[in-house]
Amino acid sequence: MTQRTLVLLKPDAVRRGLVGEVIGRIERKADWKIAALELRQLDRATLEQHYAEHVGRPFYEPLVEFMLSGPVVVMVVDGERVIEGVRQLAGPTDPIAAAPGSIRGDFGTIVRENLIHASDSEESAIRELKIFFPGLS
Ligand code: D4T
Repeated sequence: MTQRTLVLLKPDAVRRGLVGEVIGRIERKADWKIAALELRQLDRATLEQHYAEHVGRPFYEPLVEFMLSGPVVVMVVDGERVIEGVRQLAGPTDPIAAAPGSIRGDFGTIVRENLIHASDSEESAIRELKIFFPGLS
């Protein structure tokens, strides 16, 4: 089942020079393809849309500030079961709970700075792709 997902490499991943490491893990999965990729400084309006479900939560404002703190890599990845697959590569939200071998488990310590975002369902992927790549067909 070929799918399309949105992946963000968060400002910590870019600052720490982990872009190649993370993209390498995605590229090495058989037949997954990068369909779009850009280093981009996000703005507050984009993040408000992206994190709409978290508005009002105590971690929301620090999360937005963190996501504005430097450029992110925004990318679109296509491939076999890629939505579930990139979530597996990333590991769970809390990097200390994430298994070694996963991106968050190998490189993260705190929840806010957890290196990568990947759409969590087909519905989320459609919604998020429209926010970050409105022109992509
Ligand atoms: P994203 O959306 O970035 O891929 O992360 P997850 O899907 O794994 O987790 P999420 O939507 O629950 O959280 C979004 C984002 O908020 C940060 N966060 C989360 C935080 O700073 N404090 C918290 O308590 C939670 C739950 C981390 C990821």
